[in-house]
Amino acid sequence: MGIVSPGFHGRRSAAAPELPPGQYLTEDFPVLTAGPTPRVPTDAWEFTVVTEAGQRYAWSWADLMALPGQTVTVDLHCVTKWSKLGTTWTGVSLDTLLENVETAADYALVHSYGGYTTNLPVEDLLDGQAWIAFKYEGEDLAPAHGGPARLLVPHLYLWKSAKWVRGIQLLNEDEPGFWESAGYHDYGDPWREQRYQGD
Ligand SMILES: Nc1nc2c(c(=O)[nH]1)N[C@H]1C(S)=C(S)[C@@H](COP(=O)(O)O)O[C@H]1N2
Ligand SMILES: [Mo]
Repeated sequence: MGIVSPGFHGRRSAAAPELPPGQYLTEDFPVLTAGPTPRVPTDAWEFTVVTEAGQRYAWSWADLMALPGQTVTVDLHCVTKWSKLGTTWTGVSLDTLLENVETAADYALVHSYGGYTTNLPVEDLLDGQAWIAFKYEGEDLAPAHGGPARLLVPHLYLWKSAKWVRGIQLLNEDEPGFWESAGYHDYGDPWREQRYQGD
């Protein structure tokens, strides 16, 4: 048996306890988009949830604004290795949106205006872990960063936080999204450095 001191291989390094392995700190807020930036006016915006049974739930912008919002401060970790700490967002929790949705599905495929998709387990959307966010640092979310609204799921790599979010498809079987189909990790936990398939 090798000599391994407990704690040495811990999740957080002593040098940068707030940074997942392989990440560096950035102060600015890079824009990472595959393709053009969709412009979605709020009066045309709709967010839908479709269950594994085909049942459809829809929220207009006014519906979203009428729900109780939350303001949270979270760290962002991009798979291209930048991390930005202490970002503040306002949005509606997925706990609130999925509260009255009848489903037993385990998987979610998130769809964006413009065609981007990303997948994650339904349980990662619940328990105060994910929001439909529409304000960043107190201001309306800029189109480049996903405005009018994006998914925010900060405990996973940022590619899971779909910008210009349009809806969530609930599925019994996992289905890979855009980057997951291109070799990125199905789950994408930054603390376990799950960047690519097989990590
Ligand atoms: N619709 C959509 N959402 C997306 C992307 C995209 O290309 N399209 N890129 C993802 C990736 S790889 C990252 S790192 C973050 C970047 O968010 P930002 O541009 O606000 O920094 O958005 C994610 N969400
Ligand atoms: Mo990314």
